[in-house]
Amino acid sequence: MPRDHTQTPADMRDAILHHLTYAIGKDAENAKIQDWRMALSFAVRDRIVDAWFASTRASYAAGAKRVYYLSMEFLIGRLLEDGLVNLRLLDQAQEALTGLGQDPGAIIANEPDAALGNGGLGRLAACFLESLSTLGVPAYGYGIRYEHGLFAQSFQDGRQVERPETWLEQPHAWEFERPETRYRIGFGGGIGHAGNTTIWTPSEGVFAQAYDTPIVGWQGRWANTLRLWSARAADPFDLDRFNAGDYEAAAEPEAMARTISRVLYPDDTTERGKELRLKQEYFFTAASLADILRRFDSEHSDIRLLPKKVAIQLNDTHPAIAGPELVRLLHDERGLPFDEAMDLARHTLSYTNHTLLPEALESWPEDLFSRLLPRHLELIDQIDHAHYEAYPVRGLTVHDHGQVKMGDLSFIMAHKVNGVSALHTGLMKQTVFKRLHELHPERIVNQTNGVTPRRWLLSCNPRLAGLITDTMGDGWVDDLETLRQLEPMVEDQGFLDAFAAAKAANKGDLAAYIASQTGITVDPQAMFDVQIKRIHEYKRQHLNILEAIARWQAIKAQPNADWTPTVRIFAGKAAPGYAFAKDIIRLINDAAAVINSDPDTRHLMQIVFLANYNVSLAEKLIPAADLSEQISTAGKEASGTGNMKFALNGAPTIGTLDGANVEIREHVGAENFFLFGMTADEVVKRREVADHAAKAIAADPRLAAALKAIGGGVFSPDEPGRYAHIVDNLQGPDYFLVCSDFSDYWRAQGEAAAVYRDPSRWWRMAALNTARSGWFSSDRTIRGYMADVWDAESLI
Ligand code: F58
Repeated sequence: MPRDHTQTPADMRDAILHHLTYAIGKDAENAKIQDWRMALSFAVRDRIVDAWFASTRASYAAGAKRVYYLSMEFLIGRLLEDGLVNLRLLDQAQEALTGLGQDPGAIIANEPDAALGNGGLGRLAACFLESLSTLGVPAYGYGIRYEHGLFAQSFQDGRQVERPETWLEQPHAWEFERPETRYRIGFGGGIGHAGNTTIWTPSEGVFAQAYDTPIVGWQGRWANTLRLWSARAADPFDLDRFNAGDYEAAAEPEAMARTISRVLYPDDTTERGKELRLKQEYFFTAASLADILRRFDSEHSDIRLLPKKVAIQLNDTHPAIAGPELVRLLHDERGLPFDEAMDLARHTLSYTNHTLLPEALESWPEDLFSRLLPRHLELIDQIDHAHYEAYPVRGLTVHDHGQVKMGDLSFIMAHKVNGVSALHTGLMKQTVFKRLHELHPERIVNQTNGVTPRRWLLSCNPRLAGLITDTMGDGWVDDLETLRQLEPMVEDQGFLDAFAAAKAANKGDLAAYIASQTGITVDPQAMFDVQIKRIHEYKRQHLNILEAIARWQAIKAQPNADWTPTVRIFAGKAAPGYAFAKDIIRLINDAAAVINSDPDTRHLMQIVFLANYNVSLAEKLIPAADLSEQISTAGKEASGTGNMKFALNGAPTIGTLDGANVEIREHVGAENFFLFGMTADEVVKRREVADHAAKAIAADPRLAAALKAIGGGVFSPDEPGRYAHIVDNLQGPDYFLVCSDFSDYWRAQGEAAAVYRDPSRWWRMAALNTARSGWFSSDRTIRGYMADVWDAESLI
């Protein structure tokens, strides 16, 4: 780990003790682990704040354009290690804490994992913030300060159980409350007219209260702000009711208002809890726009400069109400003509699409929309009208058949619309946005996702990062494509041995963690085959477990064949309302219980499902993985970002030609990727084949036998019919084509196992994955947005 030589361990020690005494109010003898953690965090935060102020001043001095990333989710995870790594203070902090008799690892792990997101979309937002700071781009993230992040998951008899997440139970070391920065956000009410102006008078209102977290980039050269909004009652407390003894009623407005920022929406499939969700969306979008315009006004007097000075990125459609809201602010409140307001808004806004799944594309019932946001619905009709005047094509309205379609609204109100991988962007043009794309062929652009190498290699995998730095210096940390310099090293046995040793040590750590969490002893010499992501039918965790069951049966039938000992590792949460996904979890746990206790096979095959997947768990699993499972039905996974993290950490992919897998394979080389399955086009054609699943089952006795075992209750002897519906689904509609891809998946698994048995081939392949994954840095992605979408510049 490169080190900042201006800060010594003694400096760190002094800073920690200072904060322990004066901020926490404890002496070293009585301090508990969270006190040490807070003291260390404050010591680190002080240095981040210096960089933060300098960055803010530099942005104002340059009159620079700012990038605003509006996102319902920021899955930032822990920040302490991130700060220590980016400031290059980790060694000094470790030395200082050890000198104080403390365990640095335990202190870092004591930080709650800020899970303000569901999955890839939220984690991408967090990687982007870090890259924006590393690149020195003046930027803000805007979102919601949920009191409860994504639910905590545990298992009871193999079933997922959800508990509320409580990251704010302890004080959060990184945020600054800004009591002076609050905006009143209205809902409901009616619309009046005075001369040419329209006035919306909401019937309800809440305050959006700002909390700021600095996000520091590599080497502390720049820091940006993550500003999260918390909801507060506009009129907090009814003293008359209180004095009359009606304490519940007195407290009600505050409780109602706070509901808006109470919990992260936990679904990644369908949109439910409609009203609250729409309120959350408008709440944070309106507060963010008000704040952006206030900052703009403090520097500029001509609102026409807005697109030159402000770029607003809509992370999916969740902030899509920004379109009509910005038009409202410019037209209703500032008196610009409607067309000009539209034009300015459009040149300021851009939109990222993250899914083509029809059930995940947001649309709102007209009655709900007009009840909560009556003026916005009127403006949407005007937007529709203006678009029709310019492009008179029928059937292209946002407000259509009693629904308000947020994808189309985002498209129309953005000057650029991007997909998140080359394949996904192409499919956007052919499917959801086909007609709009024909009218606006220059609007859709691709920006393939990326991940920050600071967190996803340097920090989470110090052994491999150390080997790379020893080999080629540390320039890779902010110029990841230089990892290509490692390519010739695959001819050097000493390097490959060191590469394998780093992986082995990481696997040893993971094995110890698995034992501590599950009681299962796994062999670190076995191949660790890892699938970690939200549980969803399209991601096909059930294809993985089906193949594992078939392999177990094959091992039992031929115990002396040339098997590769394998541990299949799963982690991921199912949306609480997604019954099928929860049943997949239970099936994996049930199968694991039977297979892991089989004395004939357990030295060759084990299955582990780790509970409560989150960013911190990903940081343990990814460095220890041998094989990365990216097995979605082609055409369904927009990009994936876990796939990039695994490849970067030297785990080859077994995967379909879906999302960014396609580009990963191009970069690492087809010979270093275990490809299987149908292409997106073949998937569409295969679905047309009558009885496609039955045909696939008839053609593959292994598949038939695995399904029979599940359906016959081999893994649920106390309730043999428990998985009948899963088997029925796979034998019948099988929309996600698990059966049709099974045989080829089996083949690819066999190939991966065979290569793993030949270390000279395997480690070469693994090292080439690392050497050739540099393109998947989120620094590259952000540069792409800067050039193609935002027209923004770096100030460092
Ligand atoms: C993910 N979407 C994509 N949505 O599935 C993944 O392929 C992609 O790599 C990633 O975005 C980043 O582009 C995703 O995570 C959600 O979690 C939504 C949360 C809110 C409800 C709808 C789904």
